Amino acid sequence: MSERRKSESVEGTTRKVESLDSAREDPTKGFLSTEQGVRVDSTDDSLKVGPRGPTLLEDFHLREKITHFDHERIPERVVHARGSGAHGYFQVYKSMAEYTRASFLQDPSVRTPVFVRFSTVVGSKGSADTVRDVRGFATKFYTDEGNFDLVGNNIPVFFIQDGIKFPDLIHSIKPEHDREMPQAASAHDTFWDFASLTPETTHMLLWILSDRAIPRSFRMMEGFGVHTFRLVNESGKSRFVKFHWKPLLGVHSLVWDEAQKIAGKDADFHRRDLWDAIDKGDYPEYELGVQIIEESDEHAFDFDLLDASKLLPEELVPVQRIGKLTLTRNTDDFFAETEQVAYHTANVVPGIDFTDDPLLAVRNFSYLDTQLLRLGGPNFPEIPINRPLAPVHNNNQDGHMQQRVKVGRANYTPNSLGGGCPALATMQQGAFVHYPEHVEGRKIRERSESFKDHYSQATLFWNSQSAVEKEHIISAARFELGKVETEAVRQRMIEGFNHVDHTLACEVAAGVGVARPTPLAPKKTAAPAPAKGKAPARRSVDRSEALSMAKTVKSTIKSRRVAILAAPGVCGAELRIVRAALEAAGAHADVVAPVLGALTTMEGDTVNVDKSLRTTASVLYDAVFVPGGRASVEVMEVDGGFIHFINEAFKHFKPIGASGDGVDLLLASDIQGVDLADAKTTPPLTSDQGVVTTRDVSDLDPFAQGLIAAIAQHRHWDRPDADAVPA
Ligand code: HDE
Repeated sequence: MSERRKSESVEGTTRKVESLDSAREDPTKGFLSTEQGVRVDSTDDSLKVGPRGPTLLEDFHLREKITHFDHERIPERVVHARGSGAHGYFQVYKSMAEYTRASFLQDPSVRTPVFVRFSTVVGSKGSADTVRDVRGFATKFYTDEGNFDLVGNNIPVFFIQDGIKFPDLIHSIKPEHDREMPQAASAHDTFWDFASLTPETTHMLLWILSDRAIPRSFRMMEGFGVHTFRLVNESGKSRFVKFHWKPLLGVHSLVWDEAQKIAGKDADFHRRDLWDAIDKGDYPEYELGVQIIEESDEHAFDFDLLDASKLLPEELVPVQRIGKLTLTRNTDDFFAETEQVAYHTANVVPGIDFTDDPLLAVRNFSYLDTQLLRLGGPNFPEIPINRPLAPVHNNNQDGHMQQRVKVGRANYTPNSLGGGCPALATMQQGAFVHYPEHVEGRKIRERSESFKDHYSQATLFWNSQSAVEKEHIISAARFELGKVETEAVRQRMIEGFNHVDHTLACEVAAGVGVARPTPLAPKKTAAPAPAKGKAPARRSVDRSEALSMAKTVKSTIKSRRVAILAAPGVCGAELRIVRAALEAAGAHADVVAPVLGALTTMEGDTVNVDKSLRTTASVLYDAVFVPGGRASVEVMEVDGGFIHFINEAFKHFKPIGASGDGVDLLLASDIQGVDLADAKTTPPLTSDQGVVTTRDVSDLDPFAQGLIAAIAQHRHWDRPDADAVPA
């Protein structure tokens, strides 16, 4: 580490919190005042001539209040308008000095403050969280050398290869411009028209049709920098790098029917999940992963590292986990923080640099440009959430809302009147020095030959999916194309899928009323021609386990939400014992009853109701538990709402547990194919297809552990009859 960095290293998040503190109001102090600090005696009545007389222009408080209100909205982001943010910190596990001189990646004792904003891409600011879409995962690291923004997504590749096509892509996927419909959905003609005419989208299409596009939680999705960046060390050696975020809770998703229903039941589902988790101390954690590639391996793969529609399979270059991001604090002011935060791919620090990826180059222009309009001028970096911790000195001046007060006469470089300040730094003093990449060539508008294989990695993704994941992709494609009115677009897209996999194309065709395609001749790859004299050692894989979610973390139920269905007369002992076991394992349980208030148990004591059945739904939970108590079960057996709750949880492959008389509610439901017959009469524990039951309540521990194990699995896909359940 250089002297400068040693002397200025920040200790943890404290400084960022302090810097935001200076802008935070203390809500417990002070009188209501105007923006000029003049105290106000009333804010409920305008100034009038007599109680029924005309309102006076002289009422400066009224005019200021209304004018401010009239100007409350700023343009929403062109894309990623809907987002949720949180503060936290990043800590590296061990020094990465061998690879990069970035100071925040040197010292494991340093906590670098971060602000993360998760988002959907397509919908407006008020759209639902659980739509089928890519999720943004943008992280601002407030390092002691300036801000580094890793502006990534939860999908490792992108639709297009050159940024010049971004406006076309976004125009096509946003609501159709003549009718402003549909909101936050890709399932419409213009998007699939564009996609079917743009083969480079194919790989990403497979990802958005997969369950990755309907995450269970922001806390349970991966993040990717997508582009290939560079890491540059102290001696100037550069290597290529791909950035990853790996969630410690694993990668989990919703099912499509559930996602659609949540959009109505709780449009803020992901925002609430993030807020509640942080509020409860279930801090979201992600490990930062890097795939590091020697410059000499630039052409070692069967795709081009500069092509953002491709990923680097982990089997070829493993992901090294080098540090951890922990989100620990919710925002105080959504607008000041989540809305005003301005990420920019060109916000890099010494030791991290760009490659010539043509998508990245355009992003490096676009993000700064878009903030000028959205945040109203060039001084947005002075807004507290955007301010770096590293000191800022320069000769930029004026413009809307300048907040810095520049002292002294010299506002130019070079100067002698200001003693030559601010001075220029050398690399040793921490200056960012661009990597001196050697470039030569002719000016041309052309796509590199090495970018032209649009199907091999789509096929790799398809081949790497489990049988269930493949089924979900097929049904998602049937849904999306099923909403496309123009038959020719549907047919053309089937031809596109045929390049990925013939069975996939035929299955989708059968669901959307168009002709099956004819099988194609085996593929030839369009890998770049090897440089003269070099061996054509292109590395590739046919299958990559890391692309499937099937083998993700399934060992914890931490922060999972369980609904306990109960009515008056519930068996308090069963409820409490199982609830305690679930909570001891880290889950959160809500008692869901016919009405709010408290329930009298069959033992005569009371249990608080957390949610009334009318204000919640099975789709808002990860699992269901039905404790016994004859009277309670009798109420629920004749209430369609409770039966629907069970049916729907079953249909969405969620774990369901029932103890004692609670098993009778399952028998009254329409669950099909599960062997519950024995449960009617015999005592032993039954666990089939994620449905865990016991009649014997003398020792509930094995039952509770069985239910916990079932919840850890997240979903139970082995329910062949789930579709038959009416819910
Ligand atoms: Fe963005 N993108 N993008 N993007 N993007 C924006 O910047 C853009 C791309 C991503 O939470 C905008 O501040 C272009 C890839 C995230 O505030 C805008 C291109 C990836 C966010 C913009 C891309 C992303 C944005 C809109 C193609 C994943 C939200 C408002 C060249 C690696 C950040 C804003 C937040 C936001 C432009 C492609 C991720 C218009 C031109 C690839 C997570 O500047």
